[in-house]
Amino acid sequence: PVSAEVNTDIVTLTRFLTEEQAKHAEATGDFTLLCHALQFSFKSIAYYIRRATLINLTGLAGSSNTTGDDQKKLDVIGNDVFINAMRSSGKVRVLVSEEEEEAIIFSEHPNARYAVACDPIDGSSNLDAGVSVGTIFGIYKLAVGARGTDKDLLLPGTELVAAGFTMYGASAQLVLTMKGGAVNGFTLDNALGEFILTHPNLRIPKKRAIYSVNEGNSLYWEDPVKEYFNSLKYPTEGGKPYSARYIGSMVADAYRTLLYGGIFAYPSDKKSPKGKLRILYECAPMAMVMENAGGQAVTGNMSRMLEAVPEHIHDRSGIFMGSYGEVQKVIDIFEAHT
Ligand code: AHM
Ligand code: MG
Repeated sequence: PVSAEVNTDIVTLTRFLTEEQAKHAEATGDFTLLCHALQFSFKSIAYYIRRATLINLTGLAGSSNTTGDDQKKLDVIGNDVFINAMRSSGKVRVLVSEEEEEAIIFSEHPNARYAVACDPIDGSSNLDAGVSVGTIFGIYKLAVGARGTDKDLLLPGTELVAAGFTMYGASAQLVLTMKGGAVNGFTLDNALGEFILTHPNLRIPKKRAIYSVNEGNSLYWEDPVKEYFNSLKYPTEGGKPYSARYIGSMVADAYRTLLYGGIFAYPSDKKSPKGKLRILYECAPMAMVMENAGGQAVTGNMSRMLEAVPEHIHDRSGIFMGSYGEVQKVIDIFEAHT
């Protein structure tokens, strides 16, 4: 029968959110509306990335962001799309973006109860080559009596109510997790304009012989880091060396790691003692996804990534994350060094 070939009962992100909300009697629907605004920003960014080469959106914008990175035109557009979506949701009080030095305070919504941290287009050095990039986001609920400042986000990732990312690859893939919940993956159906639940309850494999790191930094690595990666490449007798995979877009490297297993690392080193990646909108959301999928994520000191508290909204950290067993090997090597 035709009906057996066509799934007429698909779970869209909208349906998923409605069903989640129904599980929580106390829910007001604010979080659901915030997520609707989020998904709109992902769809828009996906659309602009797809069309970038055609509508003159490749290349530099001629400006630089807070940290002196040259901004790509798409960095600027992605950031604007994201800010407007968050503002118009009416549910966000404070927004931190990688592209904005200061936190953005939506004082027109004094009763909004959420704070959001995001990297609107992460991995933008890959954009002009058409390689996957992504948006990373973390959502915090403001404490009762919060004044609505950047200080409201100086929290450990354990306080996140939800986090995830969207990868703009061959298709747009949205990965979403909520506090204490499962990790779910959605694929954007361009024709329907809907994210469809395609990867329910994602679990990261316990181990896999793949490592993902910018090996060009190895000159600057500390000894335990060198020892760890050498142990993967030159295993003891009879062992098979690991495969290397590095896209240079955290979202794409993390998504592959989530699906296939292995380890992704951006260690702190002698050149960047604090690491490269940002705690609030790169490390913590990814750590929450990894942990909720059964993996681990630790800082450069091997402490739990989700417990790192930034002192400033743009603070950085070293990170090792991925399969439980693979991350455990790094922890063990570091421990042997202390
Ligand atoms: P960005 O936020 O400026 O795009 O930088 C973050 C990106 C990550 O996506 C990726 O993991 C890392 O930088 C790659 O850095 P490198 O080129 O040093 O290997
Ligand atoms: Mg980034």
